[in-house]
Amino acid sequence: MTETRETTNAAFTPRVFSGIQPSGDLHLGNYLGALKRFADAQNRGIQSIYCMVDLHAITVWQDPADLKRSTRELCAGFIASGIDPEKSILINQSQVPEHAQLAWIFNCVARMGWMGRMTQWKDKAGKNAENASLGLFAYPALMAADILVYHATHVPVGEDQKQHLELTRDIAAKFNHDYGVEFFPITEPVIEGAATRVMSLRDGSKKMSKSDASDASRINMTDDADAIARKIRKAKTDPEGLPSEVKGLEDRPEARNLVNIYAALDDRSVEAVLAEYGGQPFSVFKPALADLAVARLAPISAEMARLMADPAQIDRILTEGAARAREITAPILRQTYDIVGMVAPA
Ligand code: AQP
Repeated sequence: MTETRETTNAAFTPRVFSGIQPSGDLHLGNYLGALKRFADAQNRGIQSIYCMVDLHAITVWQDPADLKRSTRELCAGFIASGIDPEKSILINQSQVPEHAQLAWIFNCVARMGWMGRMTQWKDKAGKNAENASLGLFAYPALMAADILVYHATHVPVGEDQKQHLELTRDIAAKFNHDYGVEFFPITEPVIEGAATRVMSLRDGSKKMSKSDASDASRINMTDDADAIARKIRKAKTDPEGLPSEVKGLEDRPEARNLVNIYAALDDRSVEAVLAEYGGQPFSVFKPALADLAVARLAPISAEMARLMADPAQIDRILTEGAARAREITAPILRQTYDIVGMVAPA
């Protein structure tokens, strides 16, 4: 899959892009792996575009009314987590048609074999690949277009998206190589922090996910204080207390997950958390974690509820975001078409 990669990103203005699917309730994994870090990038002054990827969501069936509600709720989640729609560009993917237009070009650049090797495709299509949608198979080409239609140089994501980001780099490199240009940047994934992979509260070997059948496996951003405390109290652990050093968490995925969550929520290192709680039983650590999670999430969910009371305002924010986004995407698509050899309108 490796192509010559001569493009350096020095020629490109630093720009951040990332997206989240409006396909269900936001959870703590989305917050710590993505949303919280988006606000950090924005506040460092890097131009940032954040996207509700509704075209990705419909690669599996979505009830139309739920999709609309989830898209607006996700927009509220972005804003409540600190994304300022004036500083960043906040968009709904389907309102910026250049994403889908560039995706078609990338469908013709990417190879079937690349797509077939994607872990997410294998997990989601499972043994029933014949009945999966073509969109689910082509998902990573659309994701590459989402990123590259902005010439984005950096993409903050959780660990689970690493393979798709590698494919984005391969698509950019193959396009540049095939057409003899240095047009698309080779985007850097930004996967950092204590919680790049938040695990299920019921099974430390599975990532926390909105499609998990068990609601007890995840903390939803809209859970109230009682639900958060109950889920953390019932979270799977082992009989030992917390170790004083990180190596004591080896082979203890559930304990490690809870400590990682604490560290990420409190902006502390895992070492600092263990320095405080090492030697303590879970009967002490879990209530402390529940209090911290409630303190961090309650203001966000209250702000989401406030914003959701005025859906027309959310729609206006997305309309304005799309207009600003298209100032970037339309020229990049036009140049791409020109490189590929399409005749421009007279
Ligand atoms: N468990 C997680 N830990 C850390 N980061 C996570 N992300 C998702 N789950 C975790 C990050 O959240 C961003 C948006 O993800 P998404 O909702 O668009 O898609 P996803 O990764 O497929 O999320 P889910 O919950 O796992 O959805 P389903 O169940 O539909 O597959 C990404 O940056 C992702 O890394």
